[in-house]
Amino acid sequence: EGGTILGYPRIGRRRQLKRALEGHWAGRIDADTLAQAAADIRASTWNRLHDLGLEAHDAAIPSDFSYYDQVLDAAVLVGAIPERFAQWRDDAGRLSLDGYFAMARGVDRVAPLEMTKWFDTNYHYLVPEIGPDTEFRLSGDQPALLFAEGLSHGFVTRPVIVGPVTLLALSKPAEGAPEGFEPLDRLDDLLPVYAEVLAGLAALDAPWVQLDESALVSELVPVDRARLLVAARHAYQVLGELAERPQILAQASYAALDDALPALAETPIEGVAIDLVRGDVPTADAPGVAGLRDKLVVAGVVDGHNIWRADLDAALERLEALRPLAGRVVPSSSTSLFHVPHTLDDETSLDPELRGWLAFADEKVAEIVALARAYDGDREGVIDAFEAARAASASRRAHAGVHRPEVAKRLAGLTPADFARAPYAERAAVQADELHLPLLPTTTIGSFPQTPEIRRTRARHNRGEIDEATYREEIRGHIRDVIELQERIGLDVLVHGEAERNDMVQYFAEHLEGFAVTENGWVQSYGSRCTRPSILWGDVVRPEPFTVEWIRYAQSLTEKPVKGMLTGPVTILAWSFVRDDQPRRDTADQVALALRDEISDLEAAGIDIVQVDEPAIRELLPLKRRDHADYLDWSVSAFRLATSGARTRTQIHTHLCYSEFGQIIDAVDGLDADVTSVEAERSRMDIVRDIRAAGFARGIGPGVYDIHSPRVPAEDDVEQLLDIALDSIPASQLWVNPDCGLKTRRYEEVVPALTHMVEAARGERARLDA
Ligand code: THG
Ligand code: ZN
Repeated sequence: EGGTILGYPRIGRRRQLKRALEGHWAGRIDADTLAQAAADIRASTWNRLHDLGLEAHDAAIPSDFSYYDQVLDAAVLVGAIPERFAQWRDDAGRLSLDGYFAMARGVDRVAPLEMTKWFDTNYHYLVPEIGPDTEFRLSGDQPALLFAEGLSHGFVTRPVIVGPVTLLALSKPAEGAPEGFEPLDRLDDLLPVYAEVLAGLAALDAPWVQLDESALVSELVPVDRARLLVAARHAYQVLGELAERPQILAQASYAALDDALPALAETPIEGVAIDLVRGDVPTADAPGVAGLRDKLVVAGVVDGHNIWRADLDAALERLEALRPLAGRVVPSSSTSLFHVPHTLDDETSLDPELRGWLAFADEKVAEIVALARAYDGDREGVIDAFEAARAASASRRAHAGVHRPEVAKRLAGLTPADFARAPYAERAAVQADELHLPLLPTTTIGSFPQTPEIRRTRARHNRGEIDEATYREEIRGHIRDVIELQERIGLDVLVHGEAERNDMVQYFAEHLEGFAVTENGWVQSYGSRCTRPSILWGDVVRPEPFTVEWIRYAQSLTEKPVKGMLTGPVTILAWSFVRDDQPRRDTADQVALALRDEISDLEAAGIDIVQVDEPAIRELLPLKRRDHADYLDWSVSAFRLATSGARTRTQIHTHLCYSEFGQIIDAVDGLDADVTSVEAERSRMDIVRDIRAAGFARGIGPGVYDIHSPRVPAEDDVEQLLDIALDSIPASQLWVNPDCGLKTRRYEEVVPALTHMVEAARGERARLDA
């Protein structure tokens, strides 16, 4: 019995899919050329997986491609296509490729589907809109086409589709749906379409289909838990009883199934894939376990969501613990491997010792194959792989950079006073005296547009084409431009614009010890967009200040206060691959101490305002409620450790990106920042009521300019939003700022938008003063 994986990166080793997609959107390549690029990626993936040891003929290789997003694919497959995209459907209801991309990205006046985070990952999916009138009908054939394509290359693959319960649980009610309607109400209308899909696969003799039901592990989906479990049991009873279908493997990644195990295990499906990295092997008497006796259990013992080489001995132990409980056990990744880069083969400059500790997607497949052989009794045959894993883990434990006594000593010496500032009222009074800001102060979130000139400066520096002095002078020139522009527009608190930074985490990783960065370690974030997560492998030390030079220079150009800009500890963890050999709490505190030192150096350089961004604090919120208190405790503590060394007169700002503010408002309060900016424009300031309800008493800047859209708000638009905000928030607390950084926008939009924002603030100020 070979192993399997639940999915594989689809962007391509050289990001071929990204290039093809963006070329197609720009009109440079036609749909056939795009389709060929995608087919080439799939063929090389299947061949690669086979070369790495996955079986060609027993559905061990998944066919899980998507042009943009797997949730969008499932919605389109079943015809869950909102009315505003009807113009792209043919008589049979099929959506054109242009229509598919319109749902993903929007065009002109047609808004795309909303995008949100996929479980506790940095991947974003598109949120389907489902109402009482959504007409489900089979509107595509991608799973069958991919299966047939696999056959043409000699592979019997396993099609992967987001399952019906997860699809509905992750959808939102369509506009106009009656109060109390939930997409899950439509399960019985949806199941016949899934039945058709399964029948189509059966007609091609597909032996297996994988249905991703990861919503069952999450207590954060907006569906009553008991109702979700009833729905799952019902769905898999119905699908299981179908006469014409492949064998069904229901997948549950990102955490333990817990009370949802019986809902899958006690139905007539053939397989369940469980996450044994985030969850434990269930005990023999746990509810539902008896149902596994006659099933295939795909055992996710290799972490699909992180890049550390597996402890093969421990993984094998888990497989053995499962053996008596299951009909058959097949070793696997815990999640799809699309959360990790393709392969270490594409990294040429990683430190060799660190490299030995890592496994990207391809190396994980090799681990799974070795585990499968050992589990089947051939321990001798894979003795080298097990030996190498032991050696890697010993080398990691013994490495001097992993445990640095000076870091441990500093952490051990922390006292409660290191996590607390003077009371807010005292700070606010001192800061008002120092800063002399007007009522409704205006500011931006930090980044200004990354122009081609800025990118060229950084690229030439990276390639060694310009020397350090020339690079610094060019960056200073970009900073000068941004400061002059902000003075001209009349903003009150200025920023330096972040021309020196590529990604807000990578820049920090490049300047702190204990981190490594990759050359080609791209991971899909959404659509064609990728990030290269840094690797946080050791104890964190800041060898020297790394933002002070730029901020000090920016401050030297203006009388207005310039904000120092830092990324917070939780976000640095969320967007990196983080060491798994100590609690995240300790790692976060180490990062916090480095930031604390940076803040102190910024203060010494004459900076009075420092912003510490935590856009990812909601993203890491655990999927299980029992884990929330602990998470909120360490995440809030780390932020406070980073910021509580600041003087009373230093105004600490923070920025959070998304609008699900209500869910974590107590934590935001706990951060104890003097000023918090949040996204609000797209929800027409809904959030200000949550803010008032929570009794939030410090500075707050609900965004009044939606930077995710090219649209330039008029002065009047901003004024209306400010009026809504002022209905709930006292003027003395309110700040005026955009929703998020301006990095992805163009100056043609940013200049008029900020001008209107400043004019609107001045207008309100005049009225309030009168
Ligand atoms: N950095 C990191 N993670 C993130 C964000 C980030 N996760 C959440 C959110 N922001 C995701 N948004 C984006 C937006 C744009 C891009 C990636 C994620 C993007 N990437 C470039 C691309 O794909 O072409 C590559 C950027 C690079 O050179 O590093 O545009 O800000 N870590
Ligand atoms: Zn933001």
